[in-house]
Amino acid sequence: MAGQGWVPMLTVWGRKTSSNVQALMWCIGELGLPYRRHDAGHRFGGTDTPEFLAMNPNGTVPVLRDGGSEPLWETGAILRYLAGRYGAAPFWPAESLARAHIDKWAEWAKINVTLGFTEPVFWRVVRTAPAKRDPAAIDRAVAALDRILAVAEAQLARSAFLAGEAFTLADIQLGHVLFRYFDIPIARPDRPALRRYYDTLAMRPAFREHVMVSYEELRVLD
Ligand SMILES: N[C@@H](CCC(=O)N[C@@H](CS)C(=O)NCC(=O)O)C(=O)O
Repeated sequence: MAGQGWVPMLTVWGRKTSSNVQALMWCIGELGLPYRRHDAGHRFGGTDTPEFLAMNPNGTVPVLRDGGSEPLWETGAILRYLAGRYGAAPFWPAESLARAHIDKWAEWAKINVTLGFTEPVFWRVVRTAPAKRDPAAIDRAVAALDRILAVAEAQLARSAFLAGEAFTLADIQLGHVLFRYFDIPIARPDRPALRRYYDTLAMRPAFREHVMVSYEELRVLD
């Protein structure tokens, strides 16, 4: 049992440039939790070793251990764990229905916006050599993403944050891709509520530290 003065120590495996690691680190920052982070994945490697695969058989980042806990993977599950263990209302309410309302938007953002942006758009624009880029495929992916972002736009025109008037876990799942969305050279239809929302997130210290991170090391040049 933890004695007085015991401080929980989170250990994260994952490189700063991973969008999923960014979501996790942003959440850790918002909750003000102590952590140590080991670079892993992409140029750092280390995700195909027996030791890493024993923690996460998928060989992906992030992985989290809380003190001596079993390793956790799947960013959505990790975020919910941290929010439940260390968070409180309104970020992650204990009451089931209030929490499900936030979770509904978090899940929506993860499976629609994140998955509609990262590989279909970001990879095609930044992680594909210029000569190999497919402008028509990029246009189609941006248009498909915008049909999803129209839902966020309508919601954010009604409320300050994705799940209402308070900053919640749902904002982590939507917001962590918006730095890249607004930064890369793609056609962006006018979405004033989304832009206002992004500008608000960009004032949060934890967002600036963990999400507004250069992605230059991911760029594929040829
Ligand atoms: N569904 C997983 C996806 C994890 C994932 O695909 N992570 C990427 C980084 S965002 C990864 O490990 N890429 C390989 C690498 O970095 O070497 C999650 O949400 O955590």
